[in-house]
Amino acid sequence: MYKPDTIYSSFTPVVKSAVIGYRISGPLTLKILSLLTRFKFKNYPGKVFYKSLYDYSDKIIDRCNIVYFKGPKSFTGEDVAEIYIHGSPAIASHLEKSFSKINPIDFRQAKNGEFLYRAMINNKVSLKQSQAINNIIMSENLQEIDYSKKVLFNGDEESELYDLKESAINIYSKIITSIDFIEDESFDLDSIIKDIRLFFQKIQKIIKKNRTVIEQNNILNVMIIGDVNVGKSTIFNKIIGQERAIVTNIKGTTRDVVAENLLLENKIYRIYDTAGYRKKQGRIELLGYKKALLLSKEINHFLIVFNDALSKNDLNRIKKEFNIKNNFSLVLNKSDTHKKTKNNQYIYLNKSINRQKTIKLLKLQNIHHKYIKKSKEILTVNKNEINFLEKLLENGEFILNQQDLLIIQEIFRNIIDEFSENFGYINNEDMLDNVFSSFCIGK
Ligand SMILES: Nc1nc2c(ncn2[C@@H]2O[C@H](COP(=O)(O)OP(=O)(O)OP(=O)(O)O)[C@@H](O)[C@H]2O)c(=O)[nH]1
Ligand SMILES: [Mg+2]
Repeated sequence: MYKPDTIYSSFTPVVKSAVIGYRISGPLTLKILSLLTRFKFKNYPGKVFYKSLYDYSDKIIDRCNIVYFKGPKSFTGEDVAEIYIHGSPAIASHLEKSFSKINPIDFRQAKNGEFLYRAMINNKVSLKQSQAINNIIMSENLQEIDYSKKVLFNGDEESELYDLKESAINIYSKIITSIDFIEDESFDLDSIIKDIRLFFQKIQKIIKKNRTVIEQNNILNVMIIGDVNVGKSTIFNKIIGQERAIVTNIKGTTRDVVAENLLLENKIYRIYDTAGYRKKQGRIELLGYKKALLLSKEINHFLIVFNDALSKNDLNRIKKEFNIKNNFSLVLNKSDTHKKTKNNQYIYLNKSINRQKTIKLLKLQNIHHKYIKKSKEILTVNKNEINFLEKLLENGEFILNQQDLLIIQEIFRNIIDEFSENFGYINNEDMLDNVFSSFCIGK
């Protein structure tokens, strides 16, 4: 199943940026480094060198930092190199072309999650810890991230699945030892059934407790609404820090709801830009507007944007349409184009105010604090593991109604197998492929 060939992959997105990283892992690492740099890294593990990279025709690909890690003291446990080229997709493509000329049989592009897979095969991390790394990257739920960090840094025992697996093994051993005495008068099926009942009750408790923590959604939903052309998309782009929504001086530019997540000082926001309101809306514009209205149920806070003072009638119409109570801020935008009306209830913005100041003026941090109470509960299993436990629970009813110890034994054997498959004692290639294929490329 596991052939120690040498693999490579970018570990950053290959887009115009400050730096693009490539990782190599496997027995040919040193040879490849020497081909590319004409330098012997062998005696310098863990040291960063600024070197030229040459292609197959001696042309310089780039001059950049390179570091070599000697296995087993590396991420994968094998010889590993990391190359940090300038953030140019053209240079990245030049480098990859040189890689492909080396020896496509022994040196190939890595599959998703293959570095981590090798780390697991070489006992650098457990399966659970590999999954934890993936969860840390993928999850947006801070509690889930905290849980994954604990498993990653402190080990599998941090998960309550670990205790459950131990209980399952204990029960199974008890069944096995009892089977020989099944004919005896002293044989006590009730005691085994009692253990099994406690086991499933514990699963139920874990599911309930963790579900509650996960459902305490810690994302603050903020929707930007207001008339057409008042600068909603300009504010949206400013807050999220990228030119995501199209901005023009044409009324009705935004026709759909556009949403982006934003992480600010360890708090997660989902910011929504919407189609503007005007009396005569185009068909698509109206559809977009209606979509925003439909979504409004999920919104914690609204930023109502306008350019001139907002009339009471208009405010009431907006509040009614979006079903807004006190969860809104009044944002007077384009404050550069007219004399400042002095209304303490307004937040005055204009497009030349920088991002940090805009976020501060909008008081996003306070708003987060107002709606999202940080849960003191911590997760002891994550969302996937809850799903796994729910499936196990389906066996519960059936097994508790069984009188035949052999059937009970068989079911428990399956339960232990399920734990193993989900918990890291697997040697089934398809299963592993399945787990790791969902991981990031280069990871
Ligand atoms: N002077 C001035 N112009 C601004 C300001 N903010 C936005 N604009 C301009 O106003 C126009 C409309 O901006 P958008 O951000 O597209 O407005 P919108 O509310 O999203 O518009 P719709 O999507 O059509 O509803 C653009 O030409 C912006 O450059 C500002 O603070 N001052
Ligand atoms: Mg817009």
